[in-house]
Amino acid sequence: MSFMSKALAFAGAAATSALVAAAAQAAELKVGYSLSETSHYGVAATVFGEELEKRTGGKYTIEQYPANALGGEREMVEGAQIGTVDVVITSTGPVGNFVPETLITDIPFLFKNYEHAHAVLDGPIGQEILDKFPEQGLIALAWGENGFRNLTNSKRAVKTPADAEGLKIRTMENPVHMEAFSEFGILPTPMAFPELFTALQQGTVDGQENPIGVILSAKFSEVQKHISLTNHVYSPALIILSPVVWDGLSDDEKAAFTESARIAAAAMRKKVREDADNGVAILKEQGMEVVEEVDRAAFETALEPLMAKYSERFGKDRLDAIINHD
Ligand code: EAX
Repeated sequence: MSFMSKALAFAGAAATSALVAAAAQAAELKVGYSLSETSHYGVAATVFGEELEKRTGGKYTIEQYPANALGGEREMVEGAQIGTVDVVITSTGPVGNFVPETLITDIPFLFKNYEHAHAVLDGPIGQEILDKFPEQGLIALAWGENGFRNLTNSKRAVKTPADAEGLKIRTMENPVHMEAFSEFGILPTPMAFPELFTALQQGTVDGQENPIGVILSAKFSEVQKHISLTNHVYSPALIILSPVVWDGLSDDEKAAFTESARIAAAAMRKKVREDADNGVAILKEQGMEVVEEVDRAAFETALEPLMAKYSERFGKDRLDAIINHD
């Protein structure tokens, strides 16, 4: 071997080992979410981190940024797009502004129960939606869960849409939710979640709606008197990864990320159910007045004109495929 080729071989080997070293270097991923560490999102983040570490031989670990530490959900999703946030666990609230195909899942009274939602989201319909994310510079690893949402307010017990009329209710920054709330006769006020506690405390809005686990985690019982078990809309969640991370992964690593997210999503769903089952009693202890006998049929009827519009906008076949799904 000539001196030159020896030198080149040496340089090549050095470059290769530098690459191997870089690849083997552990990476700590920033995981952001809007709730406390003890919430369903916290449970999911912990499980995701454990699984990922195990499945990548310790190469990938996570650091958690709970309670809006990296901003509201819209900001975190933007962060994932540009790579300043690695992983976001988020409701679908603001996601339709990035990937409009998710909006169909935000329609009130669409999913009958948890099993129905899981069957749709874990099947081809759900996968088709996840597959739309890369076009918008995002990777959706798995559907998670936020839960069925319930209405709270500081003014009065709400049983029917007529009771809710005129209340100023914070909604997520989600056009489908806002339209539906207008239809109930409510004044929808879109607002990012990090501003919500103070807005309720100061009376900027009369109420809000969220799953039991969120109401518990965000301590809304401190600033809200009434809760109606409206269960008016299923609120999915997503585990989103920045494409900046995804694009640097091997195929095996991609599989490890996806599998870890699926296991985390299952843990998230389990915690949502526990909170839904046990949380109402806790909210009562915290002094909330609970309306259990909500006239759901009246709320659903109020939405009929909007459902006709949604049928046009999202496609009747598509909507029926979800509604009639086992
Ligand atoms: O994802 O904004 C909301 O009301 C969400 O449900 C909350 O941030 C949990």
